[in-house]
Amino acid sequence: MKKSFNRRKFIKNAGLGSMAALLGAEIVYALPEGYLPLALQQNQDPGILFGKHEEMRVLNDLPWNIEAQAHLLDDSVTPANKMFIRNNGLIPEDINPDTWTLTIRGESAAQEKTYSLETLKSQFPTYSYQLVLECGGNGRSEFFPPAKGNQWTIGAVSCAKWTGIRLGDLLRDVGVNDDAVYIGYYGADTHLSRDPGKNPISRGIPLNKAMEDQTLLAFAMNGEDIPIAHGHPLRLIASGFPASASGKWIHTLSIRNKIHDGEKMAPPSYSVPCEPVEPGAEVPNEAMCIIENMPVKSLITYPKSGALLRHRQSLSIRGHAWAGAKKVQTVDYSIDFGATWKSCRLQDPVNPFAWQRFDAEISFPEKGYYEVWAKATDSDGISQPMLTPGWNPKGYLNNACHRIAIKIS
Ligand SMILES: Nc1nc2c(c(=O)[nH]1)N[C@H]1C(S)=C(S)[C@@H](COP(=O)(O)O)O[C@H]1N2
Ligand SMILES: [Mo]
Repeated sequence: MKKSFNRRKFIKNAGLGSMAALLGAEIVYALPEGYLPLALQQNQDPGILFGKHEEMRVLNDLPWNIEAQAHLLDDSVTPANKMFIRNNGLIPEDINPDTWTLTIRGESAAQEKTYSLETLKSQFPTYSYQLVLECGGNGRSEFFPPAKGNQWTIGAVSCAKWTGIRLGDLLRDVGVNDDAVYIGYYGADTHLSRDPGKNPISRGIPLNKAMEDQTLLAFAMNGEDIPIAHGHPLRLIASGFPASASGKWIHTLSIRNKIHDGEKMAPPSYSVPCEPVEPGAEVPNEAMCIIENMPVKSLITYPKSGALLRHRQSLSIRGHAWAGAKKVQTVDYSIDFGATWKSCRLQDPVNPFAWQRFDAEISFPEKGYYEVWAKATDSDGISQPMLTPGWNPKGYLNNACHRIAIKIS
């Protein structure tokens, strides 16, 4: 964890716009020349940044990458202050929704067309869905040999309520040629090199994914403007896919007649070996496949790991389970390190691609140290592995069972 970055220097070089993003609030009055707001002066817990909860963990500050912890994700709808941030570049400054436009182009677009935000909001029906966003690298820290990149533990996942228009409605309005296969996105963030000719990331989704009802161009999150760090004023939401497909600060979409060729679209980015490999193997790009749907996974969000209980006290656990484009069919728990399993109660998702609440009432036979493990199984009967699954060079798709420690005295 790189906690000791030069805050003062960073803030001094930052514009007012990014100071507001860091504080999670506008600075109402003009700052005296050279004055650094108090909240950014002290070596405070990074939690104050972006208005995040104080227990959020900063993994990197250039670019900003911040993750949640399991117990912070207990809400059914993830609030903004507990939502992980994953950036590949620098957050755009001076965003003006009044002049923001979205342009659709590409070799498979019937025409090039530009919309203002206002037109998007008024011309197309809007929809709200609770949608899981999980970084493809969530869980990376568990792989051995280690994979480079942000060492996400379990906190790069969220399920907020997103409101926007259907990407499919917009694409039909523009006109999609018969040879179209992919939609690529372009966002307004800046490459770490500050080279305006380079994109930090420009990924995309297959046309069939773009046409799904829950694939949105969102302008609101949890009933408010999307926070700057999460893509204000317009972001793509392609839940079920690695969240890298859900482009933030979108100003252009390209209708492509081939797999989009933007930054971090091609292997090895967001790709895994098409066939399993042994840990540490070198895998040529030709043998890698781009990740589409994320695998089944679950998190115990209550209690927090390390809970202390009295003997004969029963324990209520709860959490969420999700399975990419599929439904979660069952969630089981074990208190004997996976030797035996019992079923949890499991709720239906409020809509496709939302996570599902599970809970269970557990009693323990005697005093001692226990772990509660949770294991979800998807509608195809595929379960989470108990241990870290298939090693891959970039450390994606770790969906191993989550576990919490419990002591009974
Ligand atoms: N424009 C843009 N969109 C982006 C990214 C980015 O760096 N730039 N990061 C992607 C990745 S890798 C993830 S995991 C999600 C994170 O979304 P969040 O920060 O809102 O949680 O945004 C995706 N969209
Ligand atoms: Mo990601």
